[in-house]
Amino acid sequence: MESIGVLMLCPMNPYLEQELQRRFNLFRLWTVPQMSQFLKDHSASIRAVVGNASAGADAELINTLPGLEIVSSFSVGVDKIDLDKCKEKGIRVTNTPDVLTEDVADLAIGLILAVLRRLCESDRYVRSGKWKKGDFRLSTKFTGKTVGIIGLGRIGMAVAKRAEAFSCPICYYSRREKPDTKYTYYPSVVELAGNCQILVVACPLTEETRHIINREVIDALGPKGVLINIGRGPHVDEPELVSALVEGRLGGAGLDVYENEPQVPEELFGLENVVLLPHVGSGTVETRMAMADLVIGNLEAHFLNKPLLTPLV
Ligand code: 8YV
Repeated sequence: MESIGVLMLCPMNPYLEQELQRRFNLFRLWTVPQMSQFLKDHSASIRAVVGNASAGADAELINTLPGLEIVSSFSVGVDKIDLDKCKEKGIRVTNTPDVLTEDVADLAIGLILAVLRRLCESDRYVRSGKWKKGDFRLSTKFTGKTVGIIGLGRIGMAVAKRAEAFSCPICYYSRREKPDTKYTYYPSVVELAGNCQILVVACPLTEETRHIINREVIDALGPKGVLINIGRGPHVDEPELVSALVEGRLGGAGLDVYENEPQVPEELFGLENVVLLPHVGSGTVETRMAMADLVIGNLEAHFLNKPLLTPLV
């Protein structure tokens, strides 16, 4: 397979890069000095693209690669890939489901605890020496709070399972009610937000779910409510979230994702009821390696004419 051209769109993981390099003719897009010359020289030989949550294959890239057969994404989310275009052109698409579910769900619970129990703030309190002058203020209990989940897919279910262990009643919103769960279903996000204390965004980003967290939803969640986003930044109308937090109309937020990563609204930096993470939901050594193995396994299966491991298109 050494002659097969594989285009990696951005640096993602050293192990993945090394294994792709060993097996294929790997091109690293971020090292290309002149794009037009690169495409002139190599576009015909590139048969696979490897992208991730921040860089996918859009229509423009797909159109410049006439030999493209497969897009293998180092992510479960495929919102950066033009899936319709891939379908139209017969280009296969794979992602990395399942292997990252547990880590992302663990992080959602971590964010909930960090916001409610003010973990980051109390860590700063100790480090700054303030403890010597008096005890840290009281925080908010997690056990027993109602958790609302937007999107009861693999990750949403894993969050629900964990929250159940904290004796939390679980409710959810999804396009359709799931017949095989005992959790309470709300047919609208506003209703869900009005009936829970912690709202977790765990659905894929699509045209329907863009800005699914808007002012109305934030107001329904209210000054005691907490928003947790482990989905995608554009699920949230960010200026609305920022103003609600600044004005105290929302109780708190735990965010792993943002509308324009790595840009994070600076107004959030001074707020103690907000915990900000740099998009690390799947960011453990173990999971990133499993994701890399899936990317490689899908490419090998494709080029050996075997069934793909995790096909989407
Ligand atoms: C990654 C993700 O952060 O799987 C997803 O959809 O957002 C993440 O796992 C990313 O793709 C790693 O580069």
